[in-house]
Amino acid sequence: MTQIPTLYVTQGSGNSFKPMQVAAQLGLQCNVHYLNVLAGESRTPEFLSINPLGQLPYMVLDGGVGLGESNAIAWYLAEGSDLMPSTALTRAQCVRWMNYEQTMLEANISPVRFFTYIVPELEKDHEAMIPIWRERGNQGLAVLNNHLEKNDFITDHGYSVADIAVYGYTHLANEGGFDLSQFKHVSGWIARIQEQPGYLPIDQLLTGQNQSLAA
Ligand SMILES: N[C@@H](CCC(=O)N[C@@H](CS)C(=O)NCC(=O)O)C(=O)O
Repeated sequence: MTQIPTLYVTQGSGNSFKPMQVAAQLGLQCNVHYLNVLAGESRTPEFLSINPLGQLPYMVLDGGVGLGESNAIAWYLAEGSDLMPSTALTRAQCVRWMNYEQTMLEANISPVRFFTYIVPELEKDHEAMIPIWRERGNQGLAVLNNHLEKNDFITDHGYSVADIAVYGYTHLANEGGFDLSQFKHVSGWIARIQEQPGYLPIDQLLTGQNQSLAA
């Protein structure tokens, strides 16, 4: 990687976890800048001028080019490393599961966790959606569980950027009231990811302290 990225991230987020885990495991040089979503820092005019969507994570290269979406940023950072499969089919399988993560896992697990665990005072405002998110999230976890019954990792490449992406919110699902013990192949895969060299748990990875990571 020739340009040093700045990663804008927020603490406790499964989405911010993904590019940070890739950067940490590959020992990439980058600047890490924290914003407090709960304090409105992702919606200030200053940050909206950087990312008009006001979402984290967000990456800016030192030439000024920006990139949103956790899975896209993780993909960019993993390019050319052991985390990135080399065959067209396996790369396409990664994209398939990274899209699945966004539509079936993150889309359901993240809001339940947010409104019941991070800001439970807002749970009442979302009580109609919470059982729907839970049901869809459980459907998503069941399909993942079936896949992992026959596969140690998301693709036959072995541990890859797709595992990090799918793991991002899946491993936090219990904080949203999902019962991961029902999904024993997902639980076994979570344990395999946590054994990977250089793996850092989310609270050690997303410290809340702005920092420069050196290569
Ligand atoms: N699809 C996006 C979702 C990003 C997202 O929703 N980020 C949340 C934190 S996990 C956020 O920035 N929320 C603050 C806001 O929208 O102001 C991704 O994967 O990066």
